[in-house]
Amino acid sequence: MSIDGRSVVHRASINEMVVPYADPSPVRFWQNYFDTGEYLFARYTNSLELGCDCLGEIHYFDGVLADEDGNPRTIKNAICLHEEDYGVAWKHTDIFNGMLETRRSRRLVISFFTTIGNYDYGFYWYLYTDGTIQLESKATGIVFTSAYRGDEHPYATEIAPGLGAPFHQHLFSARLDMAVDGVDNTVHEVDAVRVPISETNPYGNAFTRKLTPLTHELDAARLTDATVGRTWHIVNPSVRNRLGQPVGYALHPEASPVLLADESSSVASRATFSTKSLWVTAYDPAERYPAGDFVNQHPGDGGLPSFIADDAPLENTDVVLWHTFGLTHFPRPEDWPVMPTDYSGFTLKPVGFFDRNPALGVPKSTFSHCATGEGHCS
Ligand SMILES: [Cu+2]
Repeated sequence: MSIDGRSVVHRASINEMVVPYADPSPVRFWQNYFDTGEYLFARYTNSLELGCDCLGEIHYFDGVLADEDGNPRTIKNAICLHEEDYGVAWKHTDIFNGMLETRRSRRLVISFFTTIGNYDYGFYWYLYTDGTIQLESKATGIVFTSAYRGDEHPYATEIAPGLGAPFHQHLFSARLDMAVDGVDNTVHEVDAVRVPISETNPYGNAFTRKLTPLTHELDAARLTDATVGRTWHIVNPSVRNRLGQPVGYALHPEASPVLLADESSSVASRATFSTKSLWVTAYDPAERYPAGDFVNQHPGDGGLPSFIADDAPLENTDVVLWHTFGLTHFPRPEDWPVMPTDYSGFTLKPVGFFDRNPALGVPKSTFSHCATGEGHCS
């Protein structure tokens, strides 16, 4: 993805997801579906229908995949590209002279849907006029069910009379091959920090932020922390904005649990990627799948744990971020008989990448009362 000819991300992809179920009973303990590593979710991509899946001015792209015999298979209307209104981009009313300015936000939406057994997943990339990049995953379809065993079996919700829906997670991995104004980037972990009362902070109101560079792969397997508003900034130390600051983009995670299965479980050794919110690796073209190339055939430690074993240095180099996000799903009665769409994802926001608000140039709305900048007063 690039903005005004400047690169941000060389390649962004959702390249693994696992759905581990929490029911320990003898017939269900093994349930953990790797919807990419086992099922190859792209091959179940839906053909999208105009007016149902996307509204407005649409451009569709066909998808071409390899079938089981290696022959090309075309999926009609596999990817939808359209633009949509996204509310207010920025606004101010001057209380002294009555002038007001409002600009509408728009986003370019690139999306597809895939059906994996009982669930349907949508993947939506949003590109906003203020430089924000967002990935939203949508989960809908039919929840997995079993007989409901009552309160003594605390691993399922009763969603209809006698019908249980086991607790489970939908954990995705996003592989973000970053290229913020070029390939040589550095990642900082950025936390809010309380400052104790002292001579320089006599009233105790101070707070600040702490930037910690992630210098080597083994130290760069991280967890989210909503209590400190943790974000990860990907900066290019050799490109500066007009204030002399390194240009950057910040990864804003959603604070949600990583893998909840026990560390010594079979699924934890196969889906180790999902035990951390973030991994950072030095780019290697052979490292493409966070659970490894053969998800169910390695003895454990496939994928990311083996990628970081050499503890490669990460500063000012071509870095790849692997971000785990997703839903921890305690099904509700409202999820039956078909589940309203549930959302998860992450956001990349510019931090010093631009010299000022990049959405200043967004045209005014055609309704004259939305802006008074050219002499109109309401
Ligand atoms: Cu679910």
